[in-house]
Formats: sequence, structure tokens, C-alpha cells
Amino acid sequence: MTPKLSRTILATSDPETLAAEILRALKYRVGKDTTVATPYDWLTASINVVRDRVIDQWIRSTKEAYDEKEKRVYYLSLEFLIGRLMRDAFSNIGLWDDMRVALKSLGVEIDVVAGLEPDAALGNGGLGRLAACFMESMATVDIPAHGYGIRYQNGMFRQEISDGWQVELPENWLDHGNPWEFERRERSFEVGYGGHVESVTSKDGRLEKHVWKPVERVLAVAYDTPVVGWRGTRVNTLRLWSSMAIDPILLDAFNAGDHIGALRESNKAEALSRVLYPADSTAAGQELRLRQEYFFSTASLQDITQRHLSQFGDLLSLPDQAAIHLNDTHPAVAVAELMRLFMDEHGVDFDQAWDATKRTFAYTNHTLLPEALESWPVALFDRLLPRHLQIIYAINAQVLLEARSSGHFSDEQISRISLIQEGGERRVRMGNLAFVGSHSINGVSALHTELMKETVFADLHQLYPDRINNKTNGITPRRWLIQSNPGLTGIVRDAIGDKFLDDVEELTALDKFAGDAAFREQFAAVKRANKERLANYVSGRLGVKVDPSALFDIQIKRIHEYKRQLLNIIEAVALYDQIRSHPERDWMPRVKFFGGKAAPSYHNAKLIIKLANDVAKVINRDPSVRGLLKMVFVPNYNVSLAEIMMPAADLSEQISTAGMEASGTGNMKFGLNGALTIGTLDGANVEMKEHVGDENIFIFGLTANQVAERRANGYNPRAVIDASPDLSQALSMISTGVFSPDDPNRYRDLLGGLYEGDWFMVAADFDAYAATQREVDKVWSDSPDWYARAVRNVARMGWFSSDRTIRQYAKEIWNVAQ
Ligand code: 26V
Repeated sequence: MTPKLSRTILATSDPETLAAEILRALKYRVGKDTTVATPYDWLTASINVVRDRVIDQWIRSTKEAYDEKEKRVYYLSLEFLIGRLMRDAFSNIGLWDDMRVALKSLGVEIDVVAGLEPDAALGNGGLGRLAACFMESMATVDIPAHGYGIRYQNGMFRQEISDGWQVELPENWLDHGNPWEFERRERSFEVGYGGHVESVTSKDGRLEKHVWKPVERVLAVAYDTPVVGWRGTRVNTLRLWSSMAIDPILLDAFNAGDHIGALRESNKAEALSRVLYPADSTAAGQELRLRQEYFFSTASLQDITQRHLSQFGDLLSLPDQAAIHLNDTHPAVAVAELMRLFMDEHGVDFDQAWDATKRTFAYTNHTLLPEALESWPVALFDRLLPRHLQIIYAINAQVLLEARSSGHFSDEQISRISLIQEGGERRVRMGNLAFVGSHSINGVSALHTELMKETVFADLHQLYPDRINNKTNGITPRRWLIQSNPGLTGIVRDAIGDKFLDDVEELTALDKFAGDAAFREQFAAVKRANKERLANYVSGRLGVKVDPSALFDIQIKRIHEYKRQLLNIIEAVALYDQIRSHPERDWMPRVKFFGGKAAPSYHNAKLIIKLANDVAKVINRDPSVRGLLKMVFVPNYNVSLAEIMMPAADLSEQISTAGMEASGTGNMKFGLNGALTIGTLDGANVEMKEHVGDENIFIFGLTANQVAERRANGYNPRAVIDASPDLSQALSMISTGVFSPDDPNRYRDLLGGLYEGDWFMVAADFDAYAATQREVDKVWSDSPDWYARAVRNVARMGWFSSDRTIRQYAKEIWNVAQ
């Protein structure tokens, strides 16, 4: 056994050498000299210089995994929200500072160049960003891992705000080329759709096997991006598939003069990897989405099985050498596809194939929202993937037999366990398929995991009680602290040394500095500088002036009713009203920031954005507010903007209806950067409270159990609203057009939802929320106390590192060494 790669910083070059290399790259890779080089050219040249070093380590990592026959992890995800890679790679490999000096010597500012790199937004929100943090952590904790996904040409849309409304524009992240990716034409696989299934029988009439004869075929071409772990120790691969017509220009048709017809096939094939579905809470339902799911599932499995076979010669040992992880149900069809490969392509019988399949897959659930649970009409499935449907029926027969023969399940339970939803249009339940095809099913926070056992998967949990387990989410401290908050990183290093850079749980050593006035002052100065940076950003982009000495209160995440941006906005209205009617009180200046995208078809979410902007306009212009309250909706929230906003926050809004946010990960990013949280006992907030301590977090509102109970026992929001003068007043201001004089009825339906049912318990939680906000004001007014709490948050957030999460997956699910 060769020893593991050494864990050393790979900064082997001095700035002069780097400068020379940058010039060489500019000349020979970009083809320019300094007189004509654009900032983009400098970006490409700089990335090329660092990339060379990354590649050396990449090849070593890959070879080592092969030579040592290490078990590999394959993380299948339809989303990887990776953001920019330059700072991440430069910093992890230890070259950021030297590159800064090198570029400076050439008259180039590294921050300007880094700001030009497109933000790779190949994901919607939490699930996609988690996949990106996991990729970085797997490289960091030295696990041989491959991420598999789709190379969308258009990732998440760019959001503009026009007259307060969200407008969606296409984001072309590949316009200037992508120096991080390597096209691997030789790694391309055929993907079939449609057609029929033939049965092959032996001479004596026995069924030998099934052969699927698809009618449509496209090619999946691999594009590889290196994923650099901390200190460059290991470099893993993110392999994204791009679709291509097998015969890009149908030559026959082209030659016959039908040029347009010849290109049609090619356009259709390429449409597969064109766009990311921009909805994260309503199952897409369209055929193209199912095609995408199968496209990347089969390409990845063909790649994995081919790699395994060429190294080990026998497919049945796959579960010993490969752990395949399903990031939500989006790749769940892979369960049926692996069965097909085993049985139809490699002649393995059903029982053996099923056993190996279950030992190979594990599945993470990321949401309990019923509308987000994927299911596909049986008819559609049959038309696109007829052989997979047969296999799903066979799996279902096996599972239902197990359930029935145990004698513990009622007919109703059996129908809930079934992979096929009956009654009305028959549908394939992807959650059930992922569950039965996996040896491990995990939730993403302790609360969410318990709720999974009680709700969506109650019956399957009873049938397979050992499978559900919890893996509380985490975030990578490299991107979310070291890179995005160098100021805080600097003062922490001075205070407690460098150990936390390699093991962020060492941050606990900072705890005692909460009581150190000098440290608190340094901390406040860093926070102030980060707030100034954000203030400059919003003044430059939006022309809104905000005071960096005010409390920065931030809610940034996808816009969704369950996340309750509406609760926050209504509270702002109530506060506005109070400030005006009680000017004599000692109000604490506050800026409320909002950011986030609404799914293009989500009407209420788009209205919430408009409301935030309408309210902001009135409040910000009202002189009687005297600048005590400002509201800003920051457009186009994405990973790069998060890197500016997280370090600038004093207060983090995590106010979802309890029981509905599976985990949240923004909550962790804020905490690690020293914001205090105001939040409900939902998702990972519950565990954050346990880690930071009750005094260092502001918890309010109904618990998940109380929400369930209220819903079950006839909750009457009207009575609640009537009993709260502040809420009634705020709602009447909105509904009488104070903020929408041009269209007083604009918010009638949105607010109507609060009176009729109020599913998300906005009214029920309002008074508790508002009272807690005044509590926040009180603590904020006592600066030493506030910053002591903030420092304790930083000190106690280390556990929420994705390194910890990944180690738990490695040990408890994947059974891989690290
Ligand atoms: C569902 C769908 C339905 C089909 C259309 C495209 C699409 C895309 C995504 C989803 C599921 C989104 C689920 C999700 O993002 N969940 C979030 O996962 C985070 C990481 O575990 C967690 O922190 C958040 O609480 C949870 O909302």
C-alpha cells in the first residue's frame, strides 16, 4: 500500500514565477499579448496557471483510487449549484495570495478578474448547493468521489426586478467558454427512449431475457470539472453530461436538400440538456423533465458499470466497490436502470440483481411538501421507458409480497407502499421506488428525519425499519468562511491559531473570546467592513443608501409561502406603522434585506416579491421614518451574492412554518459568519439551538407538533387576526392600497389566503414573531452583549461543517474509508 497523499499546501510557486506563467498562458493558451488582453483574457490565463497544478493532483488522486481499489462514491444529482470556482480552487490549493501579488505586478486586480467569472448556477437552491458543498467536502476528507449531473447550457435564470416585479432572463454561463471543464468525447454513451421490449426465448421455449429496442437515441457526452479539496490534497471529478444528436446532421436529409429537417433531430437531442427546471417545490410533470432524469441516470450508470467491469471484470461485485447516492428522487429511475443493466445486459437473475441494487444505492429525501414528491403517469413512463416500467412492476410485486406475507399491513397500507398510485390516473411513485431500491434513506435534519418516519414514509418505515436514518446537513467552511469572510478568518486565526482551518470544530476555542472586549471590538470592526461592502453593493446597483451602523436583518432564500417572507414583510409594515405613531420611542435603526427567486409559474411567490418592493418603496421614501427602517430587495440572489450577504448579516431570518423546512443551510452560513438567528423550531434550527445555546438564538412560534395539531383541530385565522391589533392594522394597510395605490386590490388574494385557512400559520405566529423582533432590538441596543452572542455563534457552529456530514455518510451509509 502506498501511503495516502500528503496533506500539504501545494503552493509551490512564488509570485514572480506565477506572473511569468500568467504571461505565458495569456500568449499561448489565450493567444493574446498584454496590450490587447481583456479582463476576461486575464481571467482565463490566471485560471489556466492554477489549473495545471490542479491537474497534476487530479491525475494522482484518480490513479491512487484505481491502484488501491478504493471504494468510490458516486453522487447523482440533477443539480450542482457550484457558483464561481476560481477563488475556491486558488484558495484551497494555497495560491490565492500569491496569485493576487502576481496579477498586481502585471497591473491586474484579482478581485476584478474574479468578479468576471460566471456564477455556475446549475441548481435551484438548497438541494443543489448542498451537492456542491458535499463535492468539496468529499475531496477535502479524501474520499474518492464522482459527482454526476447535467451540463445545462442555461442554468438558473437571471432575475431582474422591473417595476417591483420579477422578470426572468436566460443566464448564459458558457458564453465566454469555461476554462474549468474538459470535454471527454470518448466518454459518451447512447441514451434510448421509447420503442418496445422483445422477449428472447430459448429453443425449449423458456424466457431467456428481455431486450429493449428504443426508437429514439441520443448521445450523452461527458464534461469533467476538477473539484479541489482543502489544501489540494485530493481532486475529485464532477462529470456533467451534455446531450448531442448521434448523427448531428442527418446527412441523408441534408443531402436531399432538406437542411432544416436535417437539423431538427439535432436540435431536439440538444434540447435535453438545455435548461434547468427552475421550480423547486412543484413537481415538474413535463415529459422533458423525465427525459432529463433518465438521460443523466443511464449515462452515469453506464459509465460507472463500464469503469467497474474494466477494473474488476464482474458486475456483481459492484456494491463492494461503489456507493451510488441519489440526491432526492430526481435520479430514482436509476434503480430500474441498474436492474435493467444487470438483467438484460449482463444476464443476472432478478433476485441477485435486486440484492446488488439495494446494496449499491442510498437515497436522501429533501422535502416533505406533498406537491414536490415526484410521480409520473404510468402511460408516459410506458411510452418513454417501457422496459423500466416492466421492471418497476416486478420490483413492486416483490415488495408487496413481502408486505403481505408479513401479515402486518392493512390493505390501505399496502396501497400506500405500492410503487404505483392507483385511483384516477395511475402514477409511478418515485419516492417509493428510491426507498425500496436503497439500503439507506436519510433525512437532512433530526426533526425532518422523524417527520419522514411519521408522514411520507410511515408505511415503508414499518416494512423496513432499519433503513431511515438522519444526516444533518452541513456547509463547507472553506467557501462560507475562509474565502467569503477573510476579515473574520484573520481575527480568528490571530485569536486561536490555525487549527480551525483544517478542522472547523476547533472553533470552539473561540468561545472564551466572547467575554474579551478587545476581541469583540475586532469582531465588530470586521462585521462593519462587511456591512459597508454590502451597503456599497446596494448603493451601486440599486441606488439605495443604507447605514452600515444599522442592524442588518437578512432573509435570502427561494421565495416560497412556507418560508414565510410574507411574515417578515407584514412585520416590517407593522413596525413602520409603530415608528410613525410613536416617534418618541427609542427605535433601533434596522435594514431589512430580502433576496430570492420565485419559480416562474408560482403566482403567489411572485406577488410576494412585488409586495416587498412596494412596501420598500413607501417606507424608504417616508421622511417620518427618519431612516430608522429601510427595506431592500436585492435582485438575482445567487451563490456569489450570498458570499457578500452572509458575512454582512447581524440577524438571520429562518422563519419557516415549523415542520416544513427540511433543514435549511443558509441558517448555518449566517451563524458561522456571526449573525444571530431569529427562527422557528424547524429543520436544522432545532440543532443550531442545541449547539449555540438558548441565549444565543431567538426562537419563536409554533412547534411542528403544534402546527399539526392546529391544522387538525380547525384553526381559525380570522379570530387570530381579530385578536391582534398590530396584525389587523398591518393587513389593512396592505389591503387598502397604502403600498399599491396604483392597484389597491393587488394583494387581495394573497391576503385572502391568510383569512381563509392560512395554511402556513402566518397569522398564528405573527404576535410571537413581532415580540421576538423587539427582543432582538433590545439585545442589539446593548452592543457588548450582542457581539458576545455573535462570537459564541461562530465558536459553536463548527459542527455544521459538511466535512462532519460527509464523514457520517462515509461511515454510516457508504462504508468507505476516509
Ligand atoms: C423538486 C423539484 C420538483 C421538480 C422540478 C424541479 C425540482 C427541483 C428541486 C426539487 C426539490 C427541492 C428540494 C430542496 O431543495 N430541498 C431543500 O434541500 C435542502 C438541502 O437538504 C434543505 O436544506 C432545504 O430545507 C430543503 O428545502
